[in-house]
Amino acid sequence: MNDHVREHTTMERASIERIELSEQERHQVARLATELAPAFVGGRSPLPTRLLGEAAGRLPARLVAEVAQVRERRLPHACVVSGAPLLAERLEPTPQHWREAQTAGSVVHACVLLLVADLLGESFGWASQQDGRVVTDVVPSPGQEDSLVSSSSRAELAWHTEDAYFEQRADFVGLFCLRAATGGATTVSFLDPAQLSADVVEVLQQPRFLLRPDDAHDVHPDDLARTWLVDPSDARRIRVDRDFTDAVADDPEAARALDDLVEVLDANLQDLPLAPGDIAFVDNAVAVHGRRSFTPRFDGTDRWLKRVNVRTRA
Ligand SMILES: O=C(O)CCC(=O)C(=O)O
Ligand SMILES: [Fe+2]
Repeated sequence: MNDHVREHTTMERASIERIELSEQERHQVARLATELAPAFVGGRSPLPTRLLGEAAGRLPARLVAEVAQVRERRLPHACVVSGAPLLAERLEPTPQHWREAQTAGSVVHACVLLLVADLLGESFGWASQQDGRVVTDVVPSPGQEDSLVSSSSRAELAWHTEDAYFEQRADFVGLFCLRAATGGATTVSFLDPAQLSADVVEVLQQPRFLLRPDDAHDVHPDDLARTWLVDPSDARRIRVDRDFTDAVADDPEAARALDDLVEVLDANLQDLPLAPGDIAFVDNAVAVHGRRSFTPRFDGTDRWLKRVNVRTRA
């Protein structure tokens, strides 16, 4: 630790809220998702909004209430809903590319994710990512093992704010685990501002940094706007990507502050392993997330997540 990073705080634990569905609640969610599935068309507007809203209104009351707490209080760094319905017998072998991942057997799971995510806000996609799909897929792809995007496997996916470059980025990222892998845990980290000295926090709150769009987006800007990495109005809120963030040129003080921030986020990084049936919602303002490395098999048994970006309703 260098002296800008306070010594007494080597590692802080993220606060993770857990919501465990009972068998009865799981059946209730499964019924609603099965009802919705025939209307699922995928792509940019996967389900009629009204239909989704009506079905979400019939989700188990306890789940609705507990997710509402997360949405309104924004206290945990992440919330994991476990015991979500997993119709494993209907699920095809894990595809080797997101393009092939909108399979018939995965549709009901996409509906489960959209339903539960609807309690937090509106799910959306990016025109520049996975053809604009709202429900995207995270699967390891051959040739991408060491890349910097979520189709990687052997290389760790470094912590990041989801779509940090974009002003319209998600408030929450939803990750529904359909298949897990040995290793390959999702990771989360966060900044407790008390872990940095006040002057470093102040530098991080100034527009002395550049964020590049990550490789998952087909976006190649000529100019990058200068931005803060720590929100000037709330130092718990961060916007940073380990692989795609720089200090502006000729600003050694900003470069040092970035190093300090990276050091704290590295120190606080912890596993959030997801089992099949777990849906993690990571608060994209106060937490960064990533994934540990794992060995892909490319035999249909690989790790598979369905993912949505969620924007809370005003
Ligand atoms: O694979 C994971 O657990 C997380 C991947 C990720 O960061 C993402 O899909 O946004
Ligand atoms: Fe991500």
